[in-house]
Amino acid sequence: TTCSSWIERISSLVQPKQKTFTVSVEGNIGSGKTSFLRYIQANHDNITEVTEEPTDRWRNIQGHNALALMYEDPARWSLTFQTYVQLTMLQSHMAPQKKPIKMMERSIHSAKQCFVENLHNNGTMPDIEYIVLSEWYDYICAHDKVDVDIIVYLKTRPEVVLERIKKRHRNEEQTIPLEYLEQLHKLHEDWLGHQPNVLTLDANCDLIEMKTEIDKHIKTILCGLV
Ligand code: TTP
Ligand code: MG
Repeated sequence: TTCSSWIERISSLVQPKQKTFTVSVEGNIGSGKTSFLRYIQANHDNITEVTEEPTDRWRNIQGHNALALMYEDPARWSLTFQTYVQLTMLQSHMAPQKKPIKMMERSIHSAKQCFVENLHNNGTMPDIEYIVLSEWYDYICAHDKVDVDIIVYLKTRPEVVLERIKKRHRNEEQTIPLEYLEQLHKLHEDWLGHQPNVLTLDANCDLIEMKTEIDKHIKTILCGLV
């Protein structure tokens, strides 16, 4: 779609007098969400605020590294980990907004629709744990303001993100197999493929090319405010 038709579509999705927006950046592990957000913040700090990268919180819960525990023994620790992810995402969604556009790395929705679904699908998370998390998620969605106006989907090939994960070398993630990234990729595709408010960007390229791609779509990404 062209930029102008995008703006039309977005205008029809948002309230006429809407002055604040939430944009979430989604995509597989290592798809470049943090780099994307850093680039936007460096260039559009006047109208955007970026919520902190939640991964840092998951690695240090009062001294406990929940991310490491989850990868070491997923059957034991996934519920703990995903419960905490859901809490930190809810906190980001609910945080008071001072600038017109709140930009989030992920959302409560991808944590549930991609990661929790995957853990349940591949037999790591038993039904009862999945049901408890799902009831929490449904309750939150029904009662709190966790909706997102625009989703930027950084679409990648699983082979590409595996290389990046190896290169950036976050200790906890070094055992992630390609198969896991393929499962997550498919869930991102299933979830984002049918939504009207998704801007999909090819994120297989390097950062320099990515910046050109972002500049090309900046009006859409920033909800028509530039
Ligand atoms: P991501 O949320 O994908 O963040 P990232 O920093 O790896 O992405 P990018 O490179 O695009 O900036 O994943 C962070 C880690 O947390 C990763 O190891 C996957 C894990 N994770 C889960 O296990 N469950 C979840 O619900 C989420 C959101 C992440
Ligand atoms: Mg990141």
